[in-house]
Amino acid sequence: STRTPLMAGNWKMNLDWKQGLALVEELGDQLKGVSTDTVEVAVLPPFVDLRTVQMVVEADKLPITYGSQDVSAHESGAYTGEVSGSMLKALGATYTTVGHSERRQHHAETEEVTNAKVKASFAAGLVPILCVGEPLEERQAGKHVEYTLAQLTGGIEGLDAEQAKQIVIAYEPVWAIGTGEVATPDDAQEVCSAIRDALRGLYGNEVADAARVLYGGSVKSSNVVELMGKEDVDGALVGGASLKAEEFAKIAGFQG
Ligand code: G2H
Repeated sequence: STRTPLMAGNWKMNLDWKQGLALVEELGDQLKGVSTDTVEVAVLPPFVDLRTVQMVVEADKLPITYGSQDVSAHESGAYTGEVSGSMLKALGATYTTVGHSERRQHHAETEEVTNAKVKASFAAGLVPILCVGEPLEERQAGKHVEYTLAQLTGGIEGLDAEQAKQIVIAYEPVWAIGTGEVATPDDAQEVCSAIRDALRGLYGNEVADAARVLYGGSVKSSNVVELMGKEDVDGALVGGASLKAEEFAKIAGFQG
C-alpha cells in the first residue's frame, strides 16, 4: 500500500520532563540506525513534556513527530485544567490521541465527547489518533467487530472526506492493553480490515486506502513484525514498550 507506517509511542502518565528529555534524546540516537524514510515515528508524551520534546526535535532535527494523549473539546476559555488543540498546534504537535480506552474508562468520555474532540483536533490543524476497541466481554460474545465499528462511526461522525483521509484509527482491544496479552495478528487484521471497510462504505476508496489503521495493545519488538505483516495494519500505538528508547527504535525498525 502507499500508506506510510506509523509507530506512535504513548507514554501515558509516565516520565517527568527530565526523563522525557532523556528518552527523546536517546530515541534520536537509536533511530540513527533505522531507515525513517519508510516509517514515521511519533511520540505522545504528557502535556508537560511536550515543550521539551519540541525543543529537542527541532534543535537536533530528529525524524520524530509528536502529539498529545488528549485534547479539549473546546476552543478556549473557562475550562480549568484543559489544554486546547491550538495550544498543541503552537508546540509543533502533529497528532492528538482521542478516545483512548483509559479516557473512556476512567474519565467517563462518551461517544459525543470523543466526536467533539475529533472535530476540535481538525479545527486546530491536528490529526486525531482515534482509539477504538472492545472490552473482553464483547470479544467473548463475538461482538468485537460490531462494538468497535460503533465507536468508529460515533467518533468520526460529521467529518468530511478530506478529514477522514487524514485521520488515524487505532484499534486497541481493551483486554490486550498493558496486559502482555497481545491480539494475534489475525485478530488485529480482522478488526483493522473491518475498520477500513467501514471507511470505504462511508467515504469511498480514496479515503479507505489513505487512512492509517494502527493496532495497539502490548506491542513489542518481538511481535511487531508479525502484526505489520497484515495487510490492514498500518502501524502500532505502543505504550509500555515505548518508554525504552532501544526497544521503541527496534519496533520502528521492524522492516529490518
Ligand atoms: C495500549 C497501548 C498504547 P500498551 O493502550 O496505547 O499500551 O502497549 O502498554 O498495551
